[in-house]
Parts: sequence; C-alpha cells; structure tokens
Amino acid sequence: MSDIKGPTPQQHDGSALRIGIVHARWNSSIIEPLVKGAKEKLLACGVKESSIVVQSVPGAWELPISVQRLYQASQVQSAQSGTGTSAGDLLGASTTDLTSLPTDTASGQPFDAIIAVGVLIKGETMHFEYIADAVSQGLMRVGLDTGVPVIFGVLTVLSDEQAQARAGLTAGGHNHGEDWGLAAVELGVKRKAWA
Ligand code: DLZ
Repeated sequence: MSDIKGPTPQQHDGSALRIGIVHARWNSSIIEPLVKGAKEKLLACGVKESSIVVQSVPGAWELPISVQRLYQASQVQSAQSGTGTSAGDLLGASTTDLTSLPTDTASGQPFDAIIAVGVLIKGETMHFEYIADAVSQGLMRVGLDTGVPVIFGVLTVLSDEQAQARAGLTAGGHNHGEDWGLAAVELGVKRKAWA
C-alpha cells in the first residue's frame, strides 16, 4: 500500500476549455509519463485534443517565463481573433517546437489553465534549492499576476526512486500528472465561473 497521498479526485466538464502544458526536458523519462498522465485526464474530462497545447522548454528554470508568455500569446491571439500570432513569435522562437498556437479550433480563446511540468532531483550542489524556490515562486507569481490558473506540476524530489514513484513508474506509485490534469480542468471551469 502506497503512502503517497493525492487529492480526492473530482471530475469536471472540460469540453469548453483550452489548456496548455509546458514541460521541461530535464529528466525526460519522468517527464514523459507525467505529461501523458495529465493529458489523459484532460481528455477524460472532455477537453478536446485540439484544445490542448503542449510545449517544451530546456529545464524547470525556464517554466515561469514560458507559462507567462504562452498565456500572453493566447490572449493576443484571442484579441486578434485568429490572425495567427504564435507563442513562438512572442518567445522569440528560440526552440524548434514552439509551434503556432492552433487557430482552426473552437479554442482560439485564452488558456483557461496552464500546467507547468518539471522534475527537480536533488544533487550534490545548491542548484536544486535555488531552482526549486525560484520556480515555485515564479509560477505562483505568473498565476496571480495574469489570473490564469497555473497548475504546479513540478516534482521536487530527493532521488530518482522518488521521482519514479510519483510518475507511476513503480509498484504502488501514483502518476501525479493525472492529478494535475484534473486540477487544470477544475480550476479552468472555476475560472470561467469567477469571470
Ligand atoms: C541545471 C539544472 C540542474 C542541475 N538540474 C535540473 C533538474 O533537475 N531539473 C530541471 O528541470 N532542470 C535542471 N537544470 C536546468 C535548469 O532548469 C535550466 O534549464 C538551466 O540552468 C538553464 O537556464
């Protein structure tokens, strides 16, 4: 029996939502199942595949600014009603996978929630402490400054084993990405109600 706890799951109707996922590429063997788990729950809640935008950045350090700019890009795109302004344009297109935000879907609207996914594993230096602190504060700030719910999908773990358990890769483990997908839908729905 696992001692890893999670939220009491709540499933909301995500069919009208547009959700972003921004993930780091460090520790990709952990990142991949987390992103997969998040996406599966989004789809299970009715979010359309075409309304889910997934982008990657090098490491967790880059998550706050990328989430912020992705959200701003979607606002610009929404205001210009589909003229094709892309996140890539706004981010300077410095990576190859910053594709244009889709304009051919029902979801040319600003993101209703964005999930930031990263995996920080403590090493022998102080990197972990600095990055974990800055990224968590940065993501909180982006959420409060922009008003878009930012789901904190950053594992801050002491070992590979802890990371694997939280990505559902070990017996008795649990994929936290699934919780993040559900949280994004719940907060996206609530955000619309709060507007
Ligand atoms: C440098 C670094 C280290 C040591 N560890 C991690 C990690 O465990 N997880 C992660 O996502 N990123 C790590 N990085 C990279 C930084 O997040 C960042 O990408 C670089 O310092 C460049 O800004």
